[in-house]
Amino acid sequence: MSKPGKGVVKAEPAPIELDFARTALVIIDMQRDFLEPGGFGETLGNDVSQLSRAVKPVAAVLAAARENGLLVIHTREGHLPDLSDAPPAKVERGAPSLRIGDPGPMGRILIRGEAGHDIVPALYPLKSEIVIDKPGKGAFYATELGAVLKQHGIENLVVCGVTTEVCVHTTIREGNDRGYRCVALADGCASYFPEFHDLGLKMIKAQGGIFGWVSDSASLLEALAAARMAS
Ligand code: TIU
Repeated sequence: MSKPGKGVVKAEPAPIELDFARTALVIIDMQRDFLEPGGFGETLGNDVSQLSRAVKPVAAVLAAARENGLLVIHTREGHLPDLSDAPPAKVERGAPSLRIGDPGPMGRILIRGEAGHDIVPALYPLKSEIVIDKPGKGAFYATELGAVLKQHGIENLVVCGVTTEVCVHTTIREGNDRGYRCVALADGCASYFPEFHDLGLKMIKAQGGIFGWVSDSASLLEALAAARMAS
């Protein structure tokens, strides 16, 4: 496959030029534990149907990223079966119907290797794609993500997934502080709280793009198609 080209992506607060050879598509935590009934998200009292709207836009950008040869990175939030990487402050938090590590209908809640921890079938990673397992909300904390991005010469992160104001936000904040240009795809992200989704995106792009840009799946697809035509 030839190297992906460059393109200008419509975004706020301003369009952004991306060298797609130096851009990774980062898909955050599109796991059954967050999107399906019986998983971690539902144990916290959330309406998991709120997240399904992100699946189609993410599937579209995932297909385009694969076609255009962009680096694709999937992340999964979860813990080792012995919970040695799960801080008590996280496990003991709140009053969920089941706690992290408890047995649920999709296996133990938020535990690596269990059915609930897996990525939803519509967005399943190819064997060749990178999957980052993360114990926290941000994808950089206690993971190999930084090293992987360096190894691939990545400068820009196009970020989508769930949830907008928790793991997507934390990852964009972490990435921004590490010098990456981070672009959130509005329709490729979702929250259990639509108002947090809207505000979360506003926070990223406020103040001249204080920690990133906000675009959408159609704008990314358009820029990728134009880059392909030009090459
Ligand atoms: N609860 C919630 O909104 N999110 C998380 O716990 N993790 C992620 O966002 N992946």
